[in-house]
Amino acid sequence: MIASNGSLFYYLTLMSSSSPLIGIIMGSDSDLPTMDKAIAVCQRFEVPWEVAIVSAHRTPQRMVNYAQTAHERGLKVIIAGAGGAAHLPGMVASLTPLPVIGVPVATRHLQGVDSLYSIVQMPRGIPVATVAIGNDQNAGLLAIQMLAAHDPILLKKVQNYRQELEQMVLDKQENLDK
Ligand code: RP5
Repeated sequence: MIASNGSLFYYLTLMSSSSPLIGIIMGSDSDLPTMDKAIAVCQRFEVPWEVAIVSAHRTPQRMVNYAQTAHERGLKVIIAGAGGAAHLPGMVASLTPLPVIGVPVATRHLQGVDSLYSIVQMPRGIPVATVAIGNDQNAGLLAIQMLAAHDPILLKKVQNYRQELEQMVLDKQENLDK
């Protein structure tokens, strides 16, 4: 029903088989190229995840069902990407007790500023942790860090990742100095 192109089929075949801890949802399959690094982060840290197309305005009941049952199904955090009016992250956040990370998807006419404002400007009481426009990698990392706070093995993986980042910078400097 939701698979409409080759890349989506590709990612659906990669869906975690074990109980997912991170739910990665998006308003349209056209958001998938923006959300693929969040998936890659989950794979890198070997945290089970699931991906779903959930549109707030085209499939509102599906969105309600997904959000209301997410914690019962074992999810710990939801990453939600959307573009334009981008009400998916906020609506999902209003329906689940789980933390929600919003990814503003870049749009053709307003380059994602519309998405950013829609997602980041949540009124008080229902937070959405919003990353920069198109920065699904940070959304994935933030989700991993949320889980790592209660998981020493995952915490160590995060520390190792940070060391890799640091080493990358040092290597670049070394190349410049040559
Ligand atoms: C939003 O509308 C989606 O999140 C997407 O970013 C945008 C455009 O959707 P399509 O027209 O490409 O399906 O709901």
